[in-house]
Amino acid sequence: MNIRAQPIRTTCPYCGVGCGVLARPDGEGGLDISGDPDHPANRGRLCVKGAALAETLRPDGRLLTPRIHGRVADWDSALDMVARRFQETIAEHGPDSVGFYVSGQLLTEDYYVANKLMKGFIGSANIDTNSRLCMASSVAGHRRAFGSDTVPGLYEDFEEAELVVLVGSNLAWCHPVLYQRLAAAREKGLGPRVVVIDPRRTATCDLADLHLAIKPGGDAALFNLLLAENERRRACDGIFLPHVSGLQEALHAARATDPAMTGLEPEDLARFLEWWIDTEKVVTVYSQGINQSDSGTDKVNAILNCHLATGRIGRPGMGPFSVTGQPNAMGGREVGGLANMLACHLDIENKAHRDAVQYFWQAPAMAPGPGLKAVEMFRAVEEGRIKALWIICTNPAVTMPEADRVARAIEGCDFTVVSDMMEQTDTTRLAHVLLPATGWGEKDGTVTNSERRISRQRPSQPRRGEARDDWRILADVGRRMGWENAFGWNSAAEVYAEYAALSGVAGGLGSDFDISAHAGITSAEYDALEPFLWPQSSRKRGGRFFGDGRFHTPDGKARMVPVTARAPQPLCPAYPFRLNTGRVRDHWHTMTRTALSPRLSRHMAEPYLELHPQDAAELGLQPAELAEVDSPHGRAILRVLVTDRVARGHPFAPMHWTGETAPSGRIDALVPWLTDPLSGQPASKSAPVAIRPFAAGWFGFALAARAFRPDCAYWARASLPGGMQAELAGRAPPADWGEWAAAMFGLTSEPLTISDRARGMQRLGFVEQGRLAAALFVAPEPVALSRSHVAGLLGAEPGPGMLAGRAGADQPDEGATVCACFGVGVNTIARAIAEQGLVTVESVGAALQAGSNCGSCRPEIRALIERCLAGSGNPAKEPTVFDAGESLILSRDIPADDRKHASDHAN
Ligand SMILES: Nc1nc2c(c(=O)[nH]1)N[C@H]1C(S)=C(S)[C@@H](COP(=O)(O)OP(=O)(O)OC[C@H]3O[C@@H](n4cnc5c(=O)[nH]c(N)nc54)[C@H](O)[C@@H]3O)O[C@H]1N2
Ligand SMILES: Nc1nc2c(c(=O)[nH]1)N[C@H]1C(S)=C(S)[C@@H](COP(=O)(O)OP(=O)(O)OC[C@H]3O[C@@H](n4cnc5c(=O)[nH]c(N)nc54)[C@H](O)[C@@H]3O)O[C@H]1N2
Ligand code: SF4
Ligand SMILES: [Mo]
Repeated sequence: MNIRAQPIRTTCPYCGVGCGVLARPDGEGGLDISGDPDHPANRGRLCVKGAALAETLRPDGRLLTPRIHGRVADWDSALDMVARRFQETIAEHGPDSVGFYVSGQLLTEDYYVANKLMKGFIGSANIDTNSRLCMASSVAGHRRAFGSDTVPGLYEDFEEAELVVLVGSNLAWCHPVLYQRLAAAREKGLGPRVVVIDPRRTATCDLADLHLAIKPGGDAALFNLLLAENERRRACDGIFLPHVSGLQEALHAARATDPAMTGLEPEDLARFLEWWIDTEKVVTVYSQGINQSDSGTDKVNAILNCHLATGRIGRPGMGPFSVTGQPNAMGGREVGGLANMLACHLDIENKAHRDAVQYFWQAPAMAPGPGLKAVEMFRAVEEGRIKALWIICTNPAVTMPEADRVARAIEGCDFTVVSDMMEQTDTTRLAHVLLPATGWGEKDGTVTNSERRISRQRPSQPRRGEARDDWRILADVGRRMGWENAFGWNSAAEVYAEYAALSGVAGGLGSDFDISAHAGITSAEYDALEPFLWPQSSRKRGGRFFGDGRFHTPDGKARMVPVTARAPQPLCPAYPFRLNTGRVRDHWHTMTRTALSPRLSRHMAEPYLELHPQDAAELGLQPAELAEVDSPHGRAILRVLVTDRVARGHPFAPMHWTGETAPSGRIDALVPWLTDPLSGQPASKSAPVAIRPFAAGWFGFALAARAFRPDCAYWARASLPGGMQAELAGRAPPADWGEWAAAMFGLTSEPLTISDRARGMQRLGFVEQGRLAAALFVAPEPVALSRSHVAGLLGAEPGPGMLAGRAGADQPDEGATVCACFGVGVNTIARAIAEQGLVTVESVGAALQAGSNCGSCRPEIRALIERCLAGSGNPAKEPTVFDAGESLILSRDIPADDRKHASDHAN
């Protein structure tokens, strides 16, 4: 009998929902992944990224040994070198001449050690984190209003609310399990009304009773208007108001707001105000559309003001709710990972707090005050003020604004250390010393999710190569720098126990973050730790905050902040578009892990620009052509996706592509170093850009059984089940396509070449050992062929018509993937809708399975049903291979009138 291994209970390493995962070793070195039915965050659900975790554990691309100047090195040499170079730099130039740039994807134990080393022992606060790009405005807003960085509510408030307002949050794609919890509550008929406030019509709008396509930056104005209207309608809460200061000043500022700043129709605005004011149980959820702005902190406080004035906080079904992005964004904030925080929510600018932490750590050199925030830190690197830099678990050469400049600054730094799981990233390429870190499945520690729930990540796999845990690498360097005892832990459990003890000291000083109930935790208890809400101390256990009207300010009252709504920086004629940026459904940030999964690479296979039809027409850009996007800081080339989901003048591009996957798709090359003055968070949603057609002389599509790296002006590669594909384009074609392709694929055989004059297309196939090993299709226009069909030919024996690029009549073409779980394509779904008369997402699920597992694609299936029902004629009889690219981004969004154009390509 085959006795199955017990599943290991762990936590998903992607978004801040913090879903519990059951990882069951499959006996062949891999894992079976399922949602943990007992985890309170997800109750068994997973989104597609979580469900595909096992596919991202491949050894491909892992950094397996330390490297010094690119050469393999042993751990001792690498650690000695790091410790020595940091010591020498500090001795010569002082503690502020070094810096750590870390990540909300570190575990709490890793973060604790990094923070202790920098702030207590090196004696500088130059440790900042990618959470600066993510949560800093929420942190600053919380601290202004509450006196502490505290998220008051719980996930169950989403379900208990009568109105959920999602502001600057694409919850369907970025917090999918929370979105599904909300959708499930509504399906039961009890769930809340939903309002989505986003300049784009996103997948999240599938759930919306009202979508407010707000003008960029109009959010502070909107919430100011809401505050003023609450007062006008006498809807402020007289019982709660004694717990709040600053009402009159905030109202004064709010009343001065011009409704035109929101760009909303008066009826929509009125309806929103009415719903919000007339509903007691309101949760206002906000994310990067609020935080990533040059007035992000004010926007946060404009939202908090409305909840404070009406007492809608800290009670079931109500409150402001800042959702965290990364799996441990919250843990990093607790532990003091930001340059302007201490540890356990203590204040680095408060001497009594610094002294208490110094005493607890027995620290020789406490940082005297805040350090440099991310953008300031990279400016200091650029200017040579920081001379030794350690980057851990983040890829700033891609994700920092002015990414080209950041990459040059890192390259110019005297000494750069990078700890990563992966060997080749845009940032690891720039390091003097590379340190291999263990990754998810190997690591051991804790993370805190958006509702302050701490869960364990437990190892389920042997570590790869010589990889070590981040906390241990940091501790080893601390010991080598002379602090044997302070960094002498033997396990993550010991680090956690020390942290819990420190939180007790903090709790004594009035900090809300107190998990001192775990101060004496044993290794066995740590291993068995169940997910729990903080605080956990003799004073308080779990639950919501602030319902009792007690805040962490000196007078115990919450502070309302007067907010003057400001429009974003004006555009100039040279850069007339305001570029919005963000995320796609199936990829995670710089894709170092999600790109390994063919399943996750099918949904969006290349970088793109969502452009309003009128903008596209004026620029002379057709769907699926390429656009060149310029800003004063850099340049990108992106596939054009024409859609009225974005507003005129306000295109959108995703942030995920890199020098590894699409070098001309690095979006942060375009984004300026413009930050919020209080939080230091960059305005990543508002880059002034110019757009023009990219004058491509040729377009191509390539695929091969082995990885390859193209060499042309535009390329974007993505993994396939049996290899890799790439979209290509260039200005002048090479003299000989055969030679060019052979060099790209690294093949020596002569290609089969077919010239298709009718379609102006060249097809080249490379056959090795009787099987198709690689193929290239080139055309003067975006290559119109069925990607999913040709991908299926890799490794097959060549037959007649193999390179036709279209499925034969007997082989219906799947089209681009909609449902990644079951691999169901857009054309299959459209055909089933037409032929079987399906009108609900459930019926599509019953017929094809699509949408019936993780549910991430349900908004898209619903949109497809609506489009098919609205479309003239029978969608199954219409051309289903819409256009080049054929990734869903293109086919899905080409409006009906443009399908003709698309089908002209295809036929
Ligand atoms: N699939 C996936 N999920 C993820 C991630 C991922 O990489 N991939 N990353 C995680 C991380 S770290 C984070 S921080 C979260 C981010 O989660 P979200 O914040 O939900 O995601 P974004 O796509 O960055 O931006 C959200 C929305 O803000 C809108 N927006 C832009 N400008 C404005 C404005 O002025 N006002 C308003 N109201 N809205 C505006 C954008 O159009 C966009 O739809 O996602 C997490 N989850
Ligand atoms: N234009 C624009 N830019 C943005 C944003 C945006 O919306 N628009 N969003 C911003 C936000 S909110 C965020 S959070 C950032 C995210 O940006 P980054 O943090 O730079 O992106 P990631 O790809 O998540 O980088 C994580 C790196 O850590 C490595 N890694 C994974 N696990 C481990 C581990 O356990 N240990 C170590 N040492 N390494 C590991 C991965 O291989 C990868 O190289 O991007 C920001 N940049
Ligand atoms: S919603 Fe998806 S990405 Fe986020 S934690 Fe859950 S499974 Fe992971
Ligand atoms: Mo983030």
